[in-house]
Amino acid sequence: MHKLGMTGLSITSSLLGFIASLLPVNSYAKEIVDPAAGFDKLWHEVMIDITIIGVIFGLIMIYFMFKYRRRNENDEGSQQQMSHLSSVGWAVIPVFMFLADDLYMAANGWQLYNDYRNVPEDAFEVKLEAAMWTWDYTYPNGAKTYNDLRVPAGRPIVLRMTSRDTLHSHYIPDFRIKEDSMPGRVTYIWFYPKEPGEHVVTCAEYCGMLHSKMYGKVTVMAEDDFNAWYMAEGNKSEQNLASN
Ligand SMILES: [Cu+2]
Repeated sequence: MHKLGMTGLSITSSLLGFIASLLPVNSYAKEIVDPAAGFDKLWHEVMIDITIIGVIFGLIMIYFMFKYRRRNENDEGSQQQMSHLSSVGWAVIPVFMFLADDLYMAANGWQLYNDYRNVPEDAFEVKLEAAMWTWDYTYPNGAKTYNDLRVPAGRPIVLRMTSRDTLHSHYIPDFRIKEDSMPGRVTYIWFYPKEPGEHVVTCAEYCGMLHSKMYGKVTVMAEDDFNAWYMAEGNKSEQNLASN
């Protein structure tokens, strides 16, 4: 009796361990898995799959249109007799074929979502306050920028976001990230800029009259350039604090 109870307990605990391993409990990941690459991979897979499926269905439809076309005015259709088994087979087998592909995509999507939620450990954190109609960024040393998010190349960046007024959505198409910012709540997104360059930031949540004007940029700078800029801006913000 006692022994059975212990076995039951260990099965339960290993089952719980397995379920826990599926959950995104670890919000800080050690290795960097760039979700932008995963997004593109999954996007291309979906495109390839729906193209293949679309072509197969299209060809079958065209074949049937010709094979079963009306040949003259008096042509009347005849009902094809099908066995019970083959009618069930024709319904069930294709459904499972496409369902298998769906489930495969869903599993990959689940994994990708976890990559988006797991911020790498050494990510550089910038605070973002959105407002009608501006993006205000604050850096760890007190430096501030407006509508220009400056970041070093080669380091993951995490944005901790909120809003002063209404819902906005911080969207950087090049890095495949989009997340709402809202009053009274802190949301986050992270991305991994690798090369210096400029990228568009735009608002993806209708937020009033000048929503369409709510755009800015990400300026990815070489590490040394960024450090120089960052130190200078930090000193400025210290002077401002001292003079106030
Ligand atoms: Cu907005």
